[in-house]
Amino acid sequence: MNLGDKSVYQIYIKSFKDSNGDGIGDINGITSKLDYIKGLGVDYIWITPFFLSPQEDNGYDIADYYKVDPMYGTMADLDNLITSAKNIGIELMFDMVFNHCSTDNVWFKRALEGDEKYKDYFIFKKGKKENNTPPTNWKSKFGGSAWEYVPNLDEYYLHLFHRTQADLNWDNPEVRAECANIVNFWIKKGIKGFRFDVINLISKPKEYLDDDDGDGSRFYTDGAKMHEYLRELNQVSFGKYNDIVTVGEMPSSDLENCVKYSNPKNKELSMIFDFKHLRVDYVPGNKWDNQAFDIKRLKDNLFGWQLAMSKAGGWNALFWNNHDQPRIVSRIGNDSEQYRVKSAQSLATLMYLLLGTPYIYQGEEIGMTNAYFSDISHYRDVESINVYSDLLNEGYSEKTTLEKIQAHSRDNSRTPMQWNGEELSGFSTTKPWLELNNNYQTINAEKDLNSEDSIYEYYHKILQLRKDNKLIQNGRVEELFHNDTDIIGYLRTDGQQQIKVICNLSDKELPNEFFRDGELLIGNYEDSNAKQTTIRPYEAVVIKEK
Ligand code: ISL
Ligand code: CA
Repeated sequence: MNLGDKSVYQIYIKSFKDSNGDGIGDINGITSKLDYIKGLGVDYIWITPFFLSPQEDNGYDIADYYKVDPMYGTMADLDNLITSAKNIGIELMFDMVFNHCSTDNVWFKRALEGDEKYKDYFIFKKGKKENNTPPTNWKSKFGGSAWEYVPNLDEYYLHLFHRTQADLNWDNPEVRAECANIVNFWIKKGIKGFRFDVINLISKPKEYLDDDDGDGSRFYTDGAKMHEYLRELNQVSFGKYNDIVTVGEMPSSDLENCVKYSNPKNKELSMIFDFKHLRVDYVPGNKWDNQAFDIKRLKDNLFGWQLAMSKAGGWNALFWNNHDQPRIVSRIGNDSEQYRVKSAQSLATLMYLLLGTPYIYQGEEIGMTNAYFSDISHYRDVESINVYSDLLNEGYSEKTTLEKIQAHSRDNSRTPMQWNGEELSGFSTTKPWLELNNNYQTINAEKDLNSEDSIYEYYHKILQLRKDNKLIQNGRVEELFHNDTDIIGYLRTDGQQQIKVICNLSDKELPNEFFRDGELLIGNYEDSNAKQTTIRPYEAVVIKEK
């Protein structure tokens, strides 16, 4: 399947559209907006988990992989969405959270009762002999220890995330079979896409040792059996079909593994999410330690990865945003009144004409921004709330701590989708589960679609350009002007023809030393052209050179 002309729209279901007035987005809300999504020109909709869940981590804590959580609707609603999407040429991509499940899952409940079969679905270990402290000093990504003690078993269980998200034991063939059954169940329901959540954490070490200079992640990231387990899952489920797209979320992975995960010859996954290009506005290794955006680091990370992956036959998801990341236009663009639209368009041009498959996250197509909530009480994300108290305990002032949360909280991308300027922005008819961004009267889909300079329309043109251009779908990427600190430029070339992409990521008007002649394919200024003498603030120009 040609992944170069496909694109995906990611929906964070809880915040997309509420159809029944309970303040929570739902399945019928998505169905009601299919035409809006279709208008962008995407081929898939990735929907974040809507399965039965106690919502400790907004659905990434699954209690039953086969059931639709009533807060999102019914299986009939889902069947209706699947059919309605297919009728307009859109396939669905479901989110498979297989590194862990909710402690409300019947598997874990049976384990707690001491059922040996189900205890082996998880990672239970005795505490340290000397003082029954946790088996290792590993840290949970949501703060605190990665182990939770169960008194009646006198054992700890591993949870790399929240303590209600118990890690599954993938060394147990029964667990692997359970996961394959889940994928096959949804394939039978007509699902043609799967996103695998933190899938490169599933292969745990034989021995559980303390990590003397880290949080333990080096012991379980890209573990020894990763490729064996992914190839097995491929063979017994989605790999039996030639029309199912899969993507693995691979936090903190490396090039060698990501090529293996995504090179079609390996029969593992279709593509991967890597995050290195987003490590450009914080101190590496500590996302809460803000630092000024470093364009050089962006160029090194983005093109270093692009070139190496394409040379080795790997395949990337192309993305700036998702439900865990702050909004890119606030992060490295410019969310001021003057430049928000242009910088959103320039960033889209930079990312979505590269080699890979674009993933557009709800709201980025209308330039939604970070929330900048004025107090921690407005935040809902378990990670942000835990980190807020950790940072205060580390001695940071309330002001500095809030600034850190405002900059990097996952809630920045989870505020309700802004549909129009009416009360509650057309998201719901009642107070939403998470407050709206207070700029919804000026930034919303209705306003953008009716504006002269619509970001949504610009995204549509970019995706159309991909569909129309083999060079963009599969041409080689060659970076240009590497040392320039305002402009990011690259070629898409097959050795004969070439398309030049020039993006100004600054608010400066610069002399045009970047292109001369050719056919303008797209530009984000009304009068962008191939012969212009300057590059304007946040201007993007794409030229097919003679
Ligand atoms: O946002 C992050 C914290 O910096 C990421 O590291 C994120 O936690 C990581 O990429 C894993 O994310 C996925 O698994 C989590 C879930 O909370 C996220 O929403 C999901 O995208 C646990 O399931
Ligand atoms: Ca609802």
